[in-house]
Amino acid sequence: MASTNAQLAAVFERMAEIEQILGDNPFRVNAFSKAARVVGDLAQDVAQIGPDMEKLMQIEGIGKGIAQRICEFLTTGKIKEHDELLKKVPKGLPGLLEVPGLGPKTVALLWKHAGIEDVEGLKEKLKQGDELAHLPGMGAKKLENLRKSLLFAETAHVRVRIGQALPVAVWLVEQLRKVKGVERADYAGSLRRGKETIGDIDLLVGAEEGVAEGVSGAFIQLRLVTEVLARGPTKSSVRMDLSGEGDGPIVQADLRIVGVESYGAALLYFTGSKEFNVALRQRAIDRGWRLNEYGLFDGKRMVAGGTEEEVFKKLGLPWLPPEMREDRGELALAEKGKLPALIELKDIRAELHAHTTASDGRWSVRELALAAVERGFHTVAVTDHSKSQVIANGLSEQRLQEHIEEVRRVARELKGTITVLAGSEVDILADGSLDYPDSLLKELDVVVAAPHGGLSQEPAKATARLIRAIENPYVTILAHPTGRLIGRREGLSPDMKEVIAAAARRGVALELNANSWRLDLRDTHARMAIDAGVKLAINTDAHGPGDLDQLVYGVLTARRAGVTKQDVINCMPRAALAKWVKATRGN
Ligand code: DGT
Ligand code: CA
Ligand code: CA
Repeated sequence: MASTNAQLAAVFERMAEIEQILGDNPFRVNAFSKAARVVGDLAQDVAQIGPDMEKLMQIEGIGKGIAQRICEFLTTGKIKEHDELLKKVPKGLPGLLEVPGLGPKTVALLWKHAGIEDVEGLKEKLKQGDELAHLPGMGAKKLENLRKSLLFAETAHVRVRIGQALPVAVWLVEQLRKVKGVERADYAGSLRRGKETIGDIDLLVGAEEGVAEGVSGAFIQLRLVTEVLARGPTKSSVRMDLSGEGDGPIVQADLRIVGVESYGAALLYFTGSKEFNVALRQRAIDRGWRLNEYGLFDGKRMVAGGTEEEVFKKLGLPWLPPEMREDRGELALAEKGKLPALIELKDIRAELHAHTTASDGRWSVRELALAAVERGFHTVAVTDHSKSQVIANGLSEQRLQEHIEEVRRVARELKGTITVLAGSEVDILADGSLDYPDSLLKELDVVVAAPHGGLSQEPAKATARLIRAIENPYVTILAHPTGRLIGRREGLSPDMKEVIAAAARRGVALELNANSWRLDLRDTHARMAIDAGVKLAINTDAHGPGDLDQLVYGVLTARRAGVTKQDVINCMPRAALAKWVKATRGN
């Protein structure tokens, strides 16, 4: 059941919508939608405040009329006026306002002149042909847009992988920063928080006054934009084709333009998460202040707003990394000055899971090693697939023996530059046994054990399977433990607590596979692992040129888990890592 605040906000919202469609009192529309916003954003529970006119009217933004209606709701559980408004329009009508491109005037028109009472009715009419084109202000173009909107609404729940959205967002920000009058530009939302999937791209621009027209104009004309949903002085929304080639995925991108004096407060607000915002706003309220996307206010006076640092500082906090802003205890840590020093991309100095042309990679051992040198790494492990991975050209025992020789040859050649370790990504078979005998695993420097087939196994079997693999004395790293592919394959659901406990006992590292399809361990599991004292390995599972760039997604996910460089073996200095790898084997 939703909170009283949320229920009440929904009632006011509905009242505003119906008034909008009826269209005879714009004042009431504004009053109700404001009430919805204020109540919805209220940190205090209105039910706790109770039906007390005086107290309610003390709330910023609530006047007498709204306070009366809140009292009525708190005493009777409803607002009579709301029920009366509901009787004036068909039940499904307000739902039409959610369709992009449909405003209250058009909804009223569709209802009164075409008998359309809900979204289904509209879809039906659109299927029948262009009958609606005769209505004033409709036209063929608008109808076509409506068809697209409705189709999009059916697929809009699709979230995209961070690997698809982040490069585009970086490019978008570059473009926006070039526009005349733009002083600051960033991406915000879940993308800035480094979430594994993204609902939409939130962009923010801080600009001088009077340039918004030019900024929104440049925005809607960008390559990749397939459709303009809205354009205004403070907010514009478009749809973009992330592939740039007309075959999707399509996501929405929202651009907000604010004055530079509010930029920090807006960046804070639109970065979220919503839960974090609520908690932070409460902190402001506790100090007798008010925090919103325009700034931190003491009455009407702005106390901070230009930068995030400034707002945090006034609230007695250090700047919090966006990846931690999820209201999972980070505010308490920040308060005590105990925020972890999160890992950074530059801290990673080794790749411990990579493939070559010996199995399904696209580069030779030497090319892989040189790519690692190029990135500034001091160590790379060559870990081609094992024999059961037939599709991936997995190595037979004989071929692995020869491959080890080849790796050792390159290792000697590059000794002064980089440590090249001979390894294998050895398959964990369904029963938890490994794809090579111990006598062969013993020959390797690094054994990366990973599940591939049998990924729809039931949880108890999966747990036993992974634990058995961890307990093999030659295993160094358990790679992509669930085998999930985001949005495609769920993978195993083992009892992570048990798997982590087994890794802790054996001193085996758990991989956080950085490939944006995988991000496996996921953030919450990575957190559990480090809390149990288990080391992580952040690897890209590189198969060829460009793949090492996936590292950024692994690092973002690790940061969401509160991981520091001390938790990650890929951050160890060269000699220390060599020693750690040796020590883990044969236990
Ligand atoms: P997404 O797009 O589903 O991946 O997730 P977000 O976090 O990017 O969410 P989005 O795009 O709906 O909104 C962006 C940020 O704006 C969100 O993280 C926090 C802020 N925000 C949006 N709506 C609300 C709200 O109703 N209340 C508060 N406090 N903050 C909000
Ligand atoms: Ca978003
Ligand atoms: Ca958004």
